[in-house]
Amino acid sequence: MRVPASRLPSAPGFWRSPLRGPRFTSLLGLVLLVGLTVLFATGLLSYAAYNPGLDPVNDKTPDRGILGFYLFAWPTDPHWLYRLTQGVHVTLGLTLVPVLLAKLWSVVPRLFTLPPARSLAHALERVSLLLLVGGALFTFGTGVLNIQLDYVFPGSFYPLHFYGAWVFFAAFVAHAVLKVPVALRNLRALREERDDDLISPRPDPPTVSRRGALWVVGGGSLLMFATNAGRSFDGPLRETAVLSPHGGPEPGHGPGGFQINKTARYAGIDPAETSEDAWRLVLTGRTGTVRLGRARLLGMEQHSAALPIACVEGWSTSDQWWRGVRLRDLAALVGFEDDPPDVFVESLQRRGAFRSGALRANQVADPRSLLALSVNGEALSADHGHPARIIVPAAPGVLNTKWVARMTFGDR
Ligand SMILES: Nc1nc2c(c(=O)[nH]1)N[C@H]1C(S)=C(S)[C@@H](COP(=O)(O)O)O[C@H]1N2
Ligand SMILES: [Mo]
Repeated sequence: MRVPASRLPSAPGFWRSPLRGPRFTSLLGLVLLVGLTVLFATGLLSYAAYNPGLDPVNDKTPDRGILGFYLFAWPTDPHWLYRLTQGVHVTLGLTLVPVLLAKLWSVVPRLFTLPPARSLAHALERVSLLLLVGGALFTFGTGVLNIQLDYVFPGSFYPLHFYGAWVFFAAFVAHAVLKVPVALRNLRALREERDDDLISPRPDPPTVSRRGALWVVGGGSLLMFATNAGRSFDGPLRETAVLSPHGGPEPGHGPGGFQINKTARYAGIDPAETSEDAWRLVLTGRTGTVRLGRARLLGMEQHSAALPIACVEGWSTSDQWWRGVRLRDLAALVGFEDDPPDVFVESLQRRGAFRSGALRANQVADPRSLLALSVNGEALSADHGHPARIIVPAAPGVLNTKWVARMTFGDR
């Protein structure tokens, strides 16, 4: 059976929407130029904040090589830093989804252009477009899955999203260098070129104007923003984040009434292990090992710090009032009086992601970094990490290990 040439997607007449055209594509492209640049920058910051330099503990990404060039000791000031950078990363990513889809739709006829390559240069350009589109779908896909589906790939998410983002961004930079001048020209021109390959030679009658289509895309973005941004806040604003599941049960009210990521039950914490009699914190350092019960910890000098929990998934809480022992005082107990080193923290948890994490020396040294025993004036609840949890200013939530069992200071 022969298919008429115009019924194949490679035929110019196959694509009938009168909305497609260079201006529509250029406008979406320039929005993405700005948005994706911020998205990439905040993504790199998120990776730096995770202390991947302390591998192989926090991050097992193989062969990072020069792609780790920007890794620096994540600061502890301002204490809301990660709340801001990660809130922007996740909310902006979701807000850009409609723009990205519209942009891909606007150029889809070009995907089917024949012949596949007119020259070597054209062939290279098309391969780079595959990396661009594939990289975009992959990076957005892994990101959305990670925040919506409760870590379908714990652990392996980091290398996937990390390498995907680098491939995507490299192709994106090449694409931007080639296309930004064209896009600016398209938008400045008084009238659209009639012979552009994006303009259908046999357009259907319009059902919506170009302007209307842009409103649909912009409205979609606004909707994504409005239904997600609220999870960076507490109270009624949090309720507006209807498109964002955040893992654990609803926070409720009272001192422990803020978001819980993994419950004690989910993490498999046995209440028998956390009782006053059973639980001992095991500290190891220069001078050997020390074991402390909760009463001994409460007998040490207690300090307070008002700090948020800010999850890599993009949600965060406002400042909570934590109270407990300074990490640097614990370092001093095992031989690091004046020079707190890195610390490796392990929880009682035996399986699952995030049961351990490493903190850098600058984080241990900060006077607001605590092994918290209470929050908002009450002993920690089981779900917030009883008997003791880590809380560090500006650090991603994942480094705020709950149900702490062991802390190893210095070389391991
Ligand atoms: N042992 C352990 N600690 C953990 C986790 C975990 O799964 N196990 N989750 C981490 C993550 S990802 C976050 S965002 C915070 C959440 O703390 P919260 O449940 O008190 O809000 O705890 C961190 N500490
Ligand atoms: Mo998290």
